[in-house]
Amino acid sequence: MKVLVLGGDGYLGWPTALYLSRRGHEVGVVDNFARRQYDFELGAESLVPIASLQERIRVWQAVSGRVITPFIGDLTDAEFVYRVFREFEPEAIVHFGEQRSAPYSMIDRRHAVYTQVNNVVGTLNVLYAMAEINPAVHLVKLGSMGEYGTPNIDIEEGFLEVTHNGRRDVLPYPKQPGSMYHLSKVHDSHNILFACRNWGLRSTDLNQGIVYGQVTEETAQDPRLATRLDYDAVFGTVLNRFIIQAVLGHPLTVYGQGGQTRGMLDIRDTVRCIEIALENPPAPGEYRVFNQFVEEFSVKQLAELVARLWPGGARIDYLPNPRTEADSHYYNARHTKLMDLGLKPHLLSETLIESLFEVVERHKDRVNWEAIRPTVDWRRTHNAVGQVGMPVSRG
Ligand code: NAD
Ligand code: USQ
Repeated sequence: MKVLVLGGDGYLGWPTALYLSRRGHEVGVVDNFARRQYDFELGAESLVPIASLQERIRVWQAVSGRVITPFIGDLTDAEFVYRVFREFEPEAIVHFGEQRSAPYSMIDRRHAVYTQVNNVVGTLNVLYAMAEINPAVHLVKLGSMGEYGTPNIDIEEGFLEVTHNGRRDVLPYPKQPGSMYHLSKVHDSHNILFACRNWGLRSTDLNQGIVYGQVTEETAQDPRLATRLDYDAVFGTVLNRFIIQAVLGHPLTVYGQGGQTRGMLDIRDTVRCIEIALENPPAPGEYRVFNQFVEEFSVKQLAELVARLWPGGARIDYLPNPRTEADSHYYNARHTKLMDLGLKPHLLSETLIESLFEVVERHKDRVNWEAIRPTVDWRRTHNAVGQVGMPVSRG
């Protein structure tokens, strides 16, 4: 299959591109390097050094004999998107190419506007290009479990059967997300559903939980194929951060009492879930939603697990929660569709955490300690975060 991976230079996009390439698909990657620019803006880099996209692609060709075609440009630039679609002629698109940090989107008005314009306009350009150039293309779009928020009822996979005044319907599940970033994903979901119904496009919206881990079979083949590992309070995600904090001897930063429960998955399951979605495409006009996570954990459980496994133990600090989120809540989210299609998940294991301890040990001298403590307060509309200019979306 010809697969275009949007955001193919990122944490998940790069390992996915390698995974698909190794399985014989013809892969193109699109990226504007916005993620590398946020690093400059925030003064924190990936803990594991990452090669340039050009070098990554060269090394992959040397290691595997397979070609990955790069397209450097911005998804908010419609002309660029149309040009890439015409040149590469994808049969499927995997869309990771968005600003994905909730704290980044909550820094101030500019960062919120940037996030929503970047994500919503980028996805709209993709939908219009599909409709005008080849409506048969399958769009696999990365959404987020956080789109649902934490309702006091079970979370279904995308849709909810509702009985109202004696009539029944199956409607999009109500969304109550907790950040401007997560809202951008909700807006995307609505736009994709509309495009499928209106133009007969086909799409899988993957409501993914929080990903952990850094190594896949493909990235392990050469250090220059490594994907990024973020530890800072803006882009680092919770379990990766706790593992890094333990190795550094920094207290584990639990926000509030750590009662927030989230769906999680291993990076090796992310790439496999994408493959499963691609191998089982929806019908023309179909918009379907898979909840893409494997296990649920509270933040406190994760901190206690890491503290127990790190030799000598780690201190856990309970910090005032900088986010507006329920500290203790009901959480029961359905996630059976990917399993039904054959996902054999990696469960969170002590071995995996211990192997990440080793990765972190090798690179711990690269840490900027100032970037670890949370600095974005959800209750403020202006946070003094970031050092230099931010990337601009064209709209
Ligand atoms: P990432 O920031 O590492 O990668 C995203 C990539 O997209 C970056 O390389 C960035 O430069 C690129 N990009 C952003 N805007 C672009 C634009 N306008 N044009 C071209 N390229 C652009 O993020 P990630 O962690 O790999 O996440 C990928 C996707 O998966 C995101 O959509 C995210 O919301 C979703 N997701 C991630 C996680 C997680 O835990 N990392 C969990 C659930 C969902
Ligand atoms: N948290 C802490 N301490 C920390 C970091 C986070 O207690 O040091 C808590 C947060 O308060 C939150 C939870 O851990 O309750 C998760 O935070 P996170 O930063 O790991 O994840 P989140 O902001 O939800 O975003 C990440 C990705 C995003 C993706 C989302 C999936 O950055 O792209 O969409 O996970 S989900 O959470 O299912 O929406």
